[in-house]
Amino acid sequence: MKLVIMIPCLNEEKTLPIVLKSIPKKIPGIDKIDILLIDDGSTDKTIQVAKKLGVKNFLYHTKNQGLSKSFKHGLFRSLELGADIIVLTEGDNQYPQEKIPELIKPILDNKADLVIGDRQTHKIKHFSWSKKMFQKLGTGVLNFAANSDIPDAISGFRAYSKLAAIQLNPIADYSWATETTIQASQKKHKIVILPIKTNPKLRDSRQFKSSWQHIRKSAPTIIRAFIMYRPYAFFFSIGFIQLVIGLIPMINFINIAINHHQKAFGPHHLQSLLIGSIFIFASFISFALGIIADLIRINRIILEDSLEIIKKDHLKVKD
Ligand SMILES: Nc1nc2c(ncn2[C@@H]2O[C@H](COP(=O)(O)OP(=O)(O)O)[C@@H](O)[C@H]2O)c(=O)[nH]1
Ligand SMILES: [Mg+2]
Repeated sequence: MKLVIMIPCLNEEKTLPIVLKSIPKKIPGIDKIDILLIDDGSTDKTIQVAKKLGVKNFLYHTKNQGLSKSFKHGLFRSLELGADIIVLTEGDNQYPQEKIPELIKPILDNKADLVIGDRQTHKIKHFSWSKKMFQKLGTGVLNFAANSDIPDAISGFRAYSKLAAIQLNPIADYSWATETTIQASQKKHKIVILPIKTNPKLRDSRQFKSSWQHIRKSAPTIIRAFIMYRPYAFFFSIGFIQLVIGLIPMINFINIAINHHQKAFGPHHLQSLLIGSIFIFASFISFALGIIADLIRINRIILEDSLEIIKKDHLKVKD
C-alpha cells in the first residue's frame, strides 16, 4: 500500500518545514509514504526548503495556475507515482498532519472512497460571526446541489482512494473542493467525515480575502455542477414556474374571450394574451433545454466511463 501526500504550495518557505515535520514517518497498513510537492510558481525558497528536508517528488508550474489546477495535476501525478491512497493537505500548516493515519483508516478498511477532515468551523475561534454564517449557508446550498450531507465540504484536508481519484474529473478554475465534493457525491462515492481541529493560524487565507469573494467565486461552480448533474431538476423547475406565471393571464384571457367575446380583444386583455404567451413560450424553451442538457449529461457519463478505462490503462491499474 502506497500513500502519496500532496502539498500544493505557493510561497510557503516559512511554514513548509512545520508541515513536513508533522507528517508521520510510519503509518500502520502503509508500506511507503511519498510526499508530492506541487509548486504553483513559487518565487521564494519553497523548493530549496523542501529539497533540503528530503522531499523527492515535485510537480512544477512555471507560472501560477491556482489551487484548482494544482489539485487536478497533483492528483494525476500521485496516481502516476503509484498511489493507492492520496492525502491532500496545505503548505500553511492549517491542518493537523499527525491525523493522517486516522484520515486514511476508513479507506484502508475499505469503508470509504473519500474522507474529509471536518474543521468544525462553528468552533474555530478566529472565524468571525459572518464567516461562520456564510460557511453554514454555503454548505447548505452545496449539500442541496450535491444531494449530500457534508458538514465541511470545502475542507482542504482529505484522503482519496485510488478509484475515487481516477473517477474524478475536475474542470473548474476555482473551488476545486466544492466541485470535487459534488462530483464524489454524484458518483456515489462513500464519503466519511473525520472531525479535526485546525492548527493555530500562522497566516491569513490567500485564496479568499473575504467571505463575499468566496461566495462570488464558488457560486458559478455550484450552479454549473447543479446544471451538469441534475439538469432536469434545474430547467424543469424554471420551466414549471414560467408555465404557471404564463397560464394565469392566459386563462384569464381565454375566459374573457369565451364568456364575453366582444371585450376579449380590447386593449387591456391583449396584454394578458401577450404576457401569457411570452411566459408559456419561455417555459417550453426551458423544458427543451432540460431535455437537451439531460442528453448531454448521459453523453458525459459515457465519456467519463471511457476516460476511466483510458486512465486505468495508462496507470496500469488492474481492478
Ligand atoms: N492562495 C493560493 N494558494 C495556492 C495557490 N496555488 C497553490 N496554493 C496553495 O494552496 C494552499 C491553500 O492556500 P491558502 O492561502 O492557505 O488558502 P485556504 O485554502 O483558504 O486555507 C496553500 O498550501 C497554498 O500554498 C494559489 O494560486 N493561490
Ligand atoms: Mg490554508
